[in-house]
Amino acid sequence: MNAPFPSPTKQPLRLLIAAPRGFCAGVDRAIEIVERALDIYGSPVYVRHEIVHNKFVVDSLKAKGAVFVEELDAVPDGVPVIFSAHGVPKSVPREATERGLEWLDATCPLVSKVHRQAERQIEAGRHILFIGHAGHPEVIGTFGQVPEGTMTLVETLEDVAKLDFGPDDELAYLSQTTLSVDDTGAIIRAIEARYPQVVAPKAEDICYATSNRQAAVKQISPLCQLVFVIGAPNSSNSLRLVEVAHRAGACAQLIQRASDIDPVWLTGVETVGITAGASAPEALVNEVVARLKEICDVEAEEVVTAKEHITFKLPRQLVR
Ligand code: 0JX
Ligand code: SF4
Repeated sequence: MNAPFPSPTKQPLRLLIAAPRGFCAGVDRAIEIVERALDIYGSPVYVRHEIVHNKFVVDSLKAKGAVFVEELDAVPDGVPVIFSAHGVPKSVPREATERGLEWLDATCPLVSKVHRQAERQIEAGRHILFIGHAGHPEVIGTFGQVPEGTMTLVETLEDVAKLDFGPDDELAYLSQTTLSVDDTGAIIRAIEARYPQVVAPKAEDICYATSNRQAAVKQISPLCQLVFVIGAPNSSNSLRLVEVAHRAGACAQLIQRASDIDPVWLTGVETVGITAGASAPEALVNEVVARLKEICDVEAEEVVTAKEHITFKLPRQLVR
């Protein structure tokens, strides 16, 4: 009898899985708000904008009866509506109330904290320099907390150089919660160098989850040839993780699902890193690890750089 063919040996691959990664407290809360609202009110429950920027999460909630729309105009009368984790301009809850809609706010409390700081700076007579990315829903929401013309968007160091305020102008700065810690630090230093009178926020606006995920991926990236960031192309915090991994010396690839992985990418690669944006579920991390195990002979290790214990309360209407 002929000897069986030896099974082809798989390429060995070391996997470094960053921790913390994935869901933050604001995302847990936002998803729970939609799920509880569906339990309490029944389907359909409308959600203005993706509750968090992840297709897998949105599709799972759609399957349970949530309907996602971009504007309040698309919400029929008589059904409850939820505002996404990224926050909304003040005009949105106002209009919902005027229409008699039942609404729930899934804005992350850390985004709401920036909203309140913006209001306070305006009350104190200061113009706000807001560091963020144009067109992002969180930026639109924060601009919508203050009167038009009282806040200026700063995206880059070049934007700081172009500001035309004087030494006597009362200024404050605030930022989006999901920015690059390093880039934002450089922008803040440039603002403070030009305007020493500028008032800083009481505490950092970039949230704990954003900075912890960046620190974790920064630690593993120099050890990896390739880092997979699981997240969506419209997820600000996920895109920042790709930049951090890339700058720390790895080739970095944003993927939404395991099926995005092209095995050719792994040719000659000895160590792969994995992280996930704050809106990417752990199920997708497990799916990616399982796919890599199909392709390679994987030795996986979790690299923990911080522990997170933060949780946020649900809105009163949903606590039974
Ligand atoms: O695009 P973002 O990173 O602001 O949002 P995403 O990916 O939905 O993450 C969770 C919500 C974050 C709000 O601050
Ligand atoms: Fe809140 Fe930060 Fe999560 Fe955004 S990334 S939802 S600000 S905890």
